[in-house]
Amino acid sequence: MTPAPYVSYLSSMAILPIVQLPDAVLRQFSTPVQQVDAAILKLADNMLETMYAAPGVGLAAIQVGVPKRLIVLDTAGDNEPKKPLVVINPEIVRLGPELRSYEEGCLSIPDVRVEIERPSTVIIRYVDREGRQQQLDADGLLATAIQHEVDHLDGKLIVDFLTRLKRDIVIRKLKKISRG
Ligand code: GNR
Ligand code: NI
Repeated sequence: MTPAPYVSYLSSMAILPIVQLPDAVLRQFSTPVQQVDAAILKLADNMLETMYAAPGVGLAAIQVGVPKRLIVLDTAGDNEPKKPLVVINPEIVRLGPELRSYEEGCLSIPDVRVEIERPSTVIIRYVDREGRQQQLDADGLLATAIQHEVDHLDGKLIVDFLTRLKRDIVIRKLKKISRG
């Protein structure tokens, strides 16, 4: 049974249930957002609330079961002010030449960490919450998180960077957990 989202009566924001492996929904390709309307903005706010509650530094709409090209991010440190970022229809314009290795986690794959080497900088174009086209140059954790989230939009997960043997071990373990 899918749990009902927790809705706060004070803010009208909601913490949504996060889809986890082995749910095949995570393998879906997400399609572009056609219009930045009230429903999309509400979804984005609920995704931010869900991400902060988890806590996580990024969340793709498919992780709450919605196959649209929408991601939210906040890589600000614990002692810094929040920096919520709503990114609609992201396109990677350029990946930098240098690589950085980072041990990534995913809210859809509990207790799994995968060391992944990705370009350390990325330039994206996207639509913001006002419906305006934006460009963003990212480095550090933000660059890593953006690439992780764009992978989600294409149905790609961090376990896909493992060898087949290691991936099969992880997936078998998660299937066993989901059986209870
Ligand atoms: O919270 C998250 N942390 C993280 C750490 C390293 C690289 C990527 C991430 S994203 C992840 C949240 C998540 O699963 N987003 O899809
Ligand atoms: Ni993830």
